[in-house]
Amino acid sequence: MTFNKDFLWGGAIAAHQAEGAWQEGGKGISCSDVETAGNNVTGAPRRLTDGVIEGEDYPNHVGVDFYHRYKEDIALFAEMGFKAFRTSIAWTRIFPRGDEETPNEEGLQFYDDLFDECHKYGIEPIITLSHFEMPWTLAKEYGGFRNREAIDMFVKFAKVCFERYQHKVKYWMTFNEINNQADVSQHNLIQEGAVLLKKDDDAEYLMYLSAHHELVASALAVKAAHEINPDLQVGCMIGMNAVYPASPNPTDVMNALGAMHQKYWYVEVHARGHYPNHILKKFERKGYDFITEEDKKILSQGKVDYIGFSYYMSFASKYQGRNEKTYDYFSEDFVRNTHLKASDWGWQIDPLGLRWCLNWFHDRFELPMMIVENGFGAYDKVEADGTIDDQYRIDYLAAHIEAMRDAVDYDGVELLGYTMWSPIDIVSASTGEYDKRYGFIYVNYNNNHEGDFSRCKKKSFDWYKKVIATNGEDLSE
Ligand code: P53
Repeated sequence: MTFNKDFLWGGAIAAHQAEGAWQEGGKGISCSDVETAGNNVTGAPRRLTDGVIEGEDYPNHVGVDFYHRYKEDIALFAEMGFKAFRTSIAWTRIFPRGDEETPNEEGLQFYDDLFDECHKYGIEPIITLSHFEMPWTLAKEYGGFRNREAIDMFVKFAKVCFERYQHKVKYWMTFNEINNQADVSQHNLIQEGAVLLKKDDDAEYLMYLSAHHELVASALAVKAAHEINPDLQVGCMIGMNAVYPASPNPTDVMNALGAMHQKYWYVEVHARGHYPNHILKKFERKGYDFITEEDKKILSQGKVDYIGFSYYMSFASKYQGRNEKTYDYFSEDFVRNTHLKASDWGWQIDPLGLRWCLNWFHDRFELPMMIVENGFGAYDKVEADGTIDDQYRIDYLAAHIEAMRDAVDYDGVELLGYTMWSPIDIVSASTGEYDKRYGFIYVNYNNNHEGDFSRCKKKSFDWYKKVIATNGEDLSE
């Protein structure tokens, strides 16, 4: 047997993509509540509006109504044999604006009930504190993580959660895919540090500044968790994609290394407690001097207990001459990898890349790891008899689980669990669509806002049930 019997098999979602009920239970407006729906077919991107504007389409306001239906959904997860369920706590249910002195009891109670429901079936909740969200007030009035005050607000939120749920939740993560912002675009700054860009802002500077504040906040949270209860395990959460050189040409090899440096220095800080030299050199060149002596001390005292990461795809990087000497990464450098097929959203399918990533982390940090997201977004078709044959999803997951098994069997990486994304259809983060589906459980609702949110099982439901029942040994249909 590759995995021991307490391996955390399960699934992962996030509050803002599933819960809906955006104004219930005293919840404040979150950044994700002002993000419109995009569309893969028309190519329309998600937009951020200045507050909630009437007539705009905000899918996260309703999600898939998990707030009201979680009991039914968790019962279905239990039927598949889940040992773990990863979700996030909506910051705005606990601190609606972010700057309040005391938390909102109704919000706290909601998560107490949710975690109790999980434990009823022996399912371990795994919790992300900030999954692409923060209170809109904190972003709009304070400038989000460009402002140091956001550190204290996050730590206050984290401490309230650790204290309240310490006997119900053991595994925590601070910021979801904290490194997504490496690609400096407005959308990513909003998702991560919730930095709202003004006309003449220097996006790159603000990215590094706000990421630094998030890393300090994360380290303070790790330290606080251990003081509150030494049993708590706090990890980081990295959006991981292998970056391969597009060819054996040394400039392409160096370009891929440069991209890895720039996309993954965040995990160095989380896991080693200090910045890697290539980033310090960059800050020196650019004259960024926001790291204080006190910050350095905090980072060294708040190293994460484990590495959580998501894995969906890999990239191939081609040197195009724009980044001579620095080999800094430009998303335009990423070219199609002709050895791989891609999803309808252009995400390249690469199971072996998952094994590569597990090794990359293990070689550097020798920390336990958790694959907290891995899944296949696709258009699903409901047949006339109501069945849904999502064989492509089974194929994707089986190949990735096999690669992860090999990483344990042959490479000896230490793995705590696997929570696939997402056991039930939810709103897509990047495009805001309902039609990009990941679930074993189908949700009857689509991009045109048609449907009644009823749930039904896809073909993959029974397949995953068997995978868990055999502890990952039997991946066949
Ligand atoms: P969607 C970009 C690239 C890879 C993963 O993504 C990403 C993103 C950001 O959107 O996000 C993670 O829904 C994220 C989840 C998200 C999931 O991947 O865009 O942590 O919130 O839903 C899948 O297909």
